[in-house]
Amino acid sequence: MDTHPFGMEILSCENRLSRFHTHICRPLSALKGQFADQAAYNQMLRTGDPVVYEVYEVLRPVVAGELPHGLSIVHPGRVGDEYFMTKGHFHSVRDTAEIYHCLKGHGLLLMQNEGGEWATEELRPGRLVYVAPGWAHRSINLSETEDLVTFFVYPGHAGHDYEAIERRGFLKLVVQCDGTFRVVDNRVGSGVVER
Ligand code: S6P
Ligand code: ZN
Repeated sequence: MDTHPFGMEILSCENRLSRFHTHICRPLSALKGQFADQAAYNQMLRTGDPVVYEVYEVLRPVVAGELPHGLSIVHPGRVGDEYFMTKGHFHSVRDTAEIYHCLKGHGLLLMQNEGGEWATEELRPGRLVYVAPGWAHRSINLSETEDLVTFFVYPGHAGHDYEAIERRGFLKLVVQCDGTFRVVDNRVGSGVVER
């Protein structure tokens, strides 16, 4: 991999970077078990498999001094009352942070740590969120019409641990209620109901 400095453009109109290594598209079918309303999830899949989010990433060598970075685009939509969102993950090396900078749209970063604490931070253009070390994170698009576009950067040795979230879900769900969003308990995550 090139070890020289480089520059790039964030192509806002196209929601992509002028240079990147990977472009991941996550369709609804890749989020099996993540949305609380399984009937709504299955019903939606019967009529298609929309792309829920996309990620353009500039990869870097897997070492602590590097900074992989990219663009995350969560499309608008809902499964039942729950907004479209990313899978969410811990970093495999827990002691690693991440920064998200919102470029477009309106969303939430939902976070939780292994001690059972949770937090949300709103994402609006110009707003930056610092995901502290040890906090799992998921981006959620609160808009009915607009993409949520964020720029992220994290340490090269962080790695991604999806398993804990896939197994238990987040402690909280973010749902649409009376025209606004609410953060509610995830009864599945608390172990009351098996997913
Ligand atoms: C990487 C960073 C983002 C996410 C992206 C998709 O540490 O947090 O690049 O990978 O927002 O989310 P997820 O949970 O599917 O990786
Ligand atoms: Zn991350």
